[in-house]
Amino acid sequence: SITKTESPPPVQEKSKSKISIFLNMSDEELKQKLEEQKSTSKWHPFVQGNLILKQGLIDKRKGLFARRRMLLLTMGPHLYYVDPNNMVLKGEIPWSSSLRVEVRSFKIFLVHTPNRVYYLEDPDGYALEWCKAIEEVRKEAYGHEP
Ligand code: 4IP
Repeated sequence: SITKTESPPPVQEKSKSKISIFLNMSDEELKQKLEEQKSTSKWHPFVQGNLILKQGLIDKRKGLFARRRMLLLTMGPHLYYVDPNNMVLKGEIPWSSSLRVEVRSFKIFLVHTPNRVYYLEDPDGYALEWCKAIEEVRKEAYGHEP
């Protein structure tokens, strides 16, 4: 017979992303983070009291031209975009269970929604980070099934 003498080595815990830490916060921590955001973030007025999970300047292409926007991924979830020069909320990419991201290159990523494909470009080349973050939020909000 096999006698177990040693316990198996501990499974190395995968390092948690910043997003998953945010998504797993307690109510108390969330409240505190929101207070912090309210007093420190100039984007707070645009996000309807939702905690900002990721933010960054992106170029949103529509037709011939691209407009530079501050893209705000928040709890809810929401994806708001703000005109950073005039500090005006220009719109929101509508969330649903069928929202999908697609990375095209270091800079270019697409957000597919039922009625529109959003062409977005991260001038700093972190398109993959955007896609990972959005996908993580999607899984959390709508489940892991494709
Ligand atoms: C605009 O182009 C901007 O790209 C708008 O983006 C966009 O609206 C308009 O598309 C598009 O016509 P011009 O500024 O060159 O006119 P933003 O709202 O960020 O300023 P959305 O918000 O929908 O991308 P329409 O078709 O939605 O009006």
